[in-house]
Amino acid sequence: MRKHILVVPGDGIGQEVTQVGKKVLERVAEKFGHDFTYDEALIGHVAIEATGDPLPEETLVKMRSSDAILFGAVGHAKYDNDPNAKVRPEQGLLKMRKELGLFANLRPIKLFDELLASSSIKPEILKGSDILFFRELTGDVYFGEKKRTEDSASDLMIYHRYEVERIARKAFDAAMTRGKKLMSVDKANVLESSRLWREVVQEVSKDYPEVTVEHQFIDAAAMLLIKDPKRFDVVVLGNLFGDILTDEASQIAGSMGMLASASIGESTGVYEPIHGSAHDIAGKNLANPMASVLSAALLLDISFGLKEESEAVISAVDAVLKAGFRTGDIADENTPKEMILGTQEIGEEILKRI
Ligand code: GGG
Repeated sequence: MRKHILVVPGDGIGQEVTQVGKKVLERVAEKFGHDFTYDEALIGHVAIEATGDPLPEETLVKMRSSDAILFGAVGHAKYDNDPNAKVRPEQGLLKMRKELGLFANLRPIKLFDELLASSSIKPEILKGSDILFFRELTGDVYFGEKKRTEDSASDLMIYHRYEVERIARKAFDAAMTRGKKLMSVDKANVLESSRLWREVVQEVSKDYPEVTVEHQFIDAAAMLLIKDPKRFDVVVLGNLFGDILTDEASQIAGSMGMLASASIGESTGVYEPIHGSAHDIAGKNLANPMASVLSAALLLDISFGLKEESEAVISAVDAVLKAGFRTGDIADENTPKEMILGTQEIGEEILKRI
């Protein structure tokens, strides 16, 4: 298969982990006889430094003409301490999602058995958890009108019927291929936008009579996720609630460093770890690259339909964990020091097993 992949590492640890993800794609191409070509582009803080723009036009052009995008992370601590900065790395990420029509962000919570014992949640509660989040990605407070006066600030939380309907359909389609269970998360007891959300999900559910639908408020869902993760199968929720709840869910998988995501919609799919740029550990060979590697696996499966290749990547991660290798974020007090590896080294262990 001939495919062109755009690699967009972005900021901080995005640079290191994405290089490992790319090596995995190269290894897959070599082993399975595919012809993958690559280009690279700037986004986020590195793009601001180089061009003044967090999403330069050149990057967008390259994104539109590629078959899939392997993405890293955006962000820089310098902007966190400067709330009045007019140009911010995250603007690049949001603009990319809007420009490419990436309205559905799939976040599978894949729990590797080897990490069960080191979780802060009891293994008997965790074992068997398997969740697929559908986070809506181009609406909500992230894109609603923003206003600022000296003494007040507002971000409009807005959803349109079509936006809820299209993400709901994607989630119901996925539910049909899994446990035929769907949880929709909102705050319909308080928010008007959530009342529309719930109404539309109910309407869409009529086309999927085999799927059992459960509605939960975001606060209750946050509690249930830790108390009873097996209750969750396919979950559909808005942009803000999805951002927060999936970070919480990363603790089921052991670490943010383990969670991959796929952003899909109207054009080229974007595959990226759910974690950010983690500037505190950037450039130190400390980051866990598994989220990027598992994002590459999602890319192979979803954008290219290469299921066997995707499985080979996931199995390699599993084998590395079974062999006892860890990065710092997934190590515990029982992990021998020599088994805690850096970004590059654990990447090499994964490559050896593909
Ligand atoms: N790889 C994910 C990433 O870069 N996250 C940083 C960020 O700004 N996230 C906000 C969001 O995902 O909406």
